[in-house]
Amino acid sequence: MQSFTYKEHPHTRKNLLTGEWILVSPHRTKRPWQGKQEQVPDLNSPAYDPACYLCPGNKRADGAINEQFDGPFAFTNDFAALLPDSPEGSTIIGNLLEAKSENGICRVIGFSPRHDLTLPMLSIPEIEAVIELWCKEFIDLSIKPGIQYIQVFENKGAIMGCSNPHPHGQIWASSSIPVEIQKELTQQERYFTAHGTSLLNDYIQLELEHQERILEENEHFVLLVPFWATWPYETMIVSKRQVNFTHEFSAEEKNALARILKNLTTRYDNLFQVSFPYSAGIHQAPVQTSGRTGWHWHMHFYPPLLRSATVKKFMVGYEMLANPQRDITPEWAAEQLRKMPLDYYRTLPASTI
Ligand code: H2U
Ligand code: ZN
Repeated sequence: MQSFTYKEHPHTRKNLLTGEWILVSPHRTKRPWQGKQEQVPDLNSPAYDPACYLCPGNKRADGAINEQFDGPFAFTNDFAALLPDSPEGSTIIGNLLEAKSENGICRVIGFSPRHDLTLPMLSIPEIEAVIELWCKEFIDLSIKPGIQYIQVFENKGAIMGCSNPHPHGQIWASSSIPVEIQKELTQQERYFTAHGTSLLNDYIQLELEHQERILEENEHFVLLVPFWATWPYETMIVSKRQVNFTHEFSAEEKNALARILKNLTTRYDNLFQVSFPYSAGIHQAPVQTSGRTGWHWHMHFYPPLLRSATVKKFMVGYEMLANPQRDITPEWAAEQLRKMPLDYYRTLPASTI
């Protein structure tokens, strides 16, 4: 009987941030694929699209006209999932079924006036401007009455349900703490109480020692494939300094974050030579948090692609009914992303309209 090695044999891994487990099946990577092939996104977006609701000067669904902005910009979502003035209250049906009212604000963030650029194509100062806008929006939303949590995120690519190639993200501010955040709060608080240090601080120290899943680090951030990654090329950016909120970062730290964001999204696009789809988001502490608790700033990237630009991982079957599962190991995925060049794989569109 061979002895167990997590590089070869089926096993489960614990997600330190949620306390949940993932099934890893490294022996299964040679499975043939005759399933669905996705469309590769069109590369030839125009710099300005008269039909786009995010391009400067164009009309949005509510009739508002976008300004002739020359940097990132924000507006309230015309089809917001959360509304600021929904009545307070709750209902219990038959002592069993519960419903609670939820208030909030949804914002849309355009990353650039240019329709044809994505994050890896922006310059460092342009990405820094996006980070500054994330901070400003967060601060403005956090002082609105009743807001408890603010999720900054980007849904990129039609495969992720993104409605428009114009580079953009969203911010949803809610009157309750969402479930993923509740799980991460519990795990991080428990660790902090037991050890007096942050879970992610100790985790990145361990990863930096082993160097198996690290893609890169700079003075202020670490980029890695987490040990418990569920999506094939899932990654996480973790700040070296334990902070609750993005606006706590110094100008130098924001510059380092812009550089690591550009490098990560370049690695992603270079991997399959395509505009790489993902859902990404910043996990900041709940709004009321002050001082040092267990929370540690980090950002998740969840890309759906598996083996090529056209083969997507499906979270179905066993994953929906029992346990998330992956074939390629996080270590192998990290190796592929680590060896990607940091020069963009194709000539970028001209920088002016
Ligand atoms: P996606 O990131 O999923 O593409 O969402 C873009 C958001 O833009 C979406 O939530 C909003 C949609 O409600 N939107 C507007 O606010 N105004 C518009 O004119 C069209 C789309
Ligand atoms: Zn546009």
